[in-house]
Amino acid sequence: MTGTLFSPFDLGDIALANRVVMAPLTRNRAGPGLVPSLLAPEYYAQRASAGLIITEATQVSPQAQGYQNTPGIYTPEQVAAWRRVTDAVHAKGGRIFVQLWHVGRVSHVDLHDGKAPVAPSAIRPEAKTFVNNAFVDVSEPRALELDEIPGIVESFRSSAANAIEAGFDGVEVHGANGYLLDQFLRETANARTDAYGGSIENRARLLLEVVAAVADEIGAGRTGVRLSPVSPASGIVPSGDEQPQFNHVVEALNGLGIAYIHVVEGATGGPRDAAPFDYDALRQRFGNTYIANNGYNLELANSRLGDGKADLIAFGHDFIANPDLVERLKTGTPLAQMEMATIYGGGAQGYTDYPASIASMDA
Ligand code: 8OZ
Repeated sequence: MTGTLFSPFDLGDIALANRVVMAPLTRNRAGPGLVPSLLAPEYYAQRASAGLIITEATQVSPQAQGYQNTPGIYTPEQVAAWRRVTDAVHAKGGRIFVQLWHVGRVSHVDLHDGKAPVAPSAIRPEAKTFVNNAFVDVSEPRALELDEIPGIVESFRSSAANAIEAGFDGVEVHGANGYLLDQFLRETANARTDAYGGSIENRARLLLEVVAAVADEIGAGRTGVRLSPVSPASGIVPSGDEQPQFNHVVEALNGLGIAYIHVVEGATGGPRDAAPFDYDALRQRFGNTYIANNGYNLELANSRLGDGKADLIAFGHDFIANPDLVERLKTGTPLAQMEMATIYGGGAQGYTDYPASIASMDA
């Protein structure tokens, strides 16, 4: 189904007003108990004219945390706070999925009472995290025991159930950007010799078990997955088998009948041509919705939609300073630039105080 960025789209059972997706954006403003910020309902409601909002990455358990002040969805208080967010977005006619996240080895002992972060194998990436108000090297991880794996799957399943209780329209499993599920996919991060390491099939096993559990819990039509085949984010080192690895993953995801795959094309945050990769091979292997992301502007978005290479386009950074991004793209209103200093952490400044444009108020 081709169309323009501003034509409606049916994402499974969920009707979207347009093809613009707000990509997940980490903002580090969660309060005590890792409850989403009191300002989060306003922040997301300001951006509800997106066809679909995907929330900031959200922990499925305490062990899943890797940065300070990122929210969770595993306590009743967190679920209640997310309910205020989904109510605010729905009141504006928007749709919203929560992105479920386990950071794996991208974490620090100070977030875990001195205990090591968990990973497929005890391989520390060249990566930084943000704790105690500073960027620091991630801690040395420990390999997950085989008998701990069902607990990881269960934390995604129970968080998906919580997401529905909180009023979300669906769930996106974070399989991208060098976090736990992506770590399992990579030979350079996963040296396991059990059923979760070694072959392409074994390295994909945890991601597929997690997605199957989430889909079983809330319905495949409400389940999506984010992937970043060639992104070096969070210290991912290429192994050269990305194409067959991700072709296999997407074929298996297609077999699960989930609503969408959301693909970070190139390196997260750019450049788009980080490494040669055939994204169309993924598109061809997946029968449902393909969301394309990374470095898109109006022209590139409409050209990819027009060519049938994508169904929806996700915009990340542009949504930070442009709550009315859809209207600005539609009216050709110049985009505001985000302030770097207020992306991560803090309060309303750089969060809820970016104004909508005059043009969009008239629209
Ligand atoms: C920026 C800072 C911290 C985390 C991702 C969840 O890249 C993130 C993230 C981005 O997916």
